Amino acid sequence: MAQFSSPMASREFLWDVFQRVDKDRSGYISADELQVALSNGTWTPFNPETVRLMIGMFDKQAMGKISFEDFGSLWKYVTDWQNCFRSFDRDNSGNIDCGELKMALTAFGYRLSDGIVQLLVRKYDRLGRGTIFFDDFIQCCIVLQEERLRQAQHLQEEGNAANNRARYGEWRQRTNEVYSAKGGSSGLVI
Ligand SMILES: [Ca+2]
Repeated sequence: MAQFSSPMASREFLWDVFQRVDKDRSGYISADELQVALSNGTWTPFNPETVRLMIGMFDKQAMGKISFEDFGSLWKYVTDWQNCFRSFDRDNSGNIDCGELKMALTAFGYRLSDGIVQLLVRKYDRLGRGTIFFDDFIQCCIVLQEERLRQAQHLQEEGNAANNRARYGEWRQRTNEVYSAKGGSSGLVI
């Protein structure tokens, strides 16, 4: 994602946007307010699941809403995704088709077959048009990223468990050797 990174907007600019999005002037941006403020390029509402995922990512105080302090990072995140989406929407159709999604995911380091990419398009194509819009593209990428993290963690845990087993085996063998050397019983039961 680094290549899509945008500069941080000025505080004045962010404050202006924040106030316009914070319709009820509560000093926070709720999921509903954020959903209304975001556009997926169609007249349909922005994917509520993507909104929920984004709030969860930037809501530092875990209140389910975004304070002005958190807003800058959220704004940058959305802008970076916008740059990313536009760069992979090669034909400027405003949505991502199978070929474009495959290119995007390959650039992110995934090695997925055409069948899997087609499956992903079907899964995240909320409007049933055979393509993915901005909001669904973000959801698809976040879910894949989370899945990759989960798998990496799982592998690491398995690796740790294997290491622990190996270390335990070594330790046990050494203990037995010590006991044997002392001529005592090596029937140490653990
Ligand atoms: Ca396109």
